[in-house]
Amino acid sequence: MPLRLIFTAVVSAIVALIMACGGSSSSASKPLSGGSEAQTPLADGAIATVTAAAANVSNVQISAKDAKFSTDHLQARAGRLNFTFTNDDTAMPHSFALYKSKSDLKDPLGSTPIATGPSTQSFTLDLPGGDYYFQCQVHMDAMSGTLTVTP
Ligand SMILES: [Cu+2]
Repeated sequence: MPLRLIFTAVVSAIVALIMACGGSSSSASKPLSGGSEAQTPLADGAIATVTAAAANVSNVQISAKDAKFSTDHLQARAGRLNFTFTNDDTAMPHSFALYKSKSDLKDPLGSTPIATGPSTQSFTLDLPGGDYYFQCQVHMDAMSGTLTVTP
């Protein structure tokens, strides 16, 4: 019991000290005249939106070794996806490029730069549900697969 009393006394002393410090510093920094800063609700809303989007990123990971991808079938949930590609082939160039379909290889929806291993690159995409095609831009068909995004 005496120990608990001492503890309570110490805590009260610390609280009193903090309150004293806070009180003096806040009164010193307060402006003398009543100038107030306007807070726009619009700015608050924008900040909240950015935070919510950043929290909803799913990670998709794939790697390459011996001129092969670690998998030929990736899966993810629709939304913001962060693709991370690791090239484990020393001195061999690879990339991870994602396309809407195999029949449309003009422009990837997103891709890592072609780089020799060992290296790790990533990119972020917002994807709706559907099937997608991925391949290495150096080895094409020989290094390819599908990504299934569930809505
Ligand atoms: Cu390759």
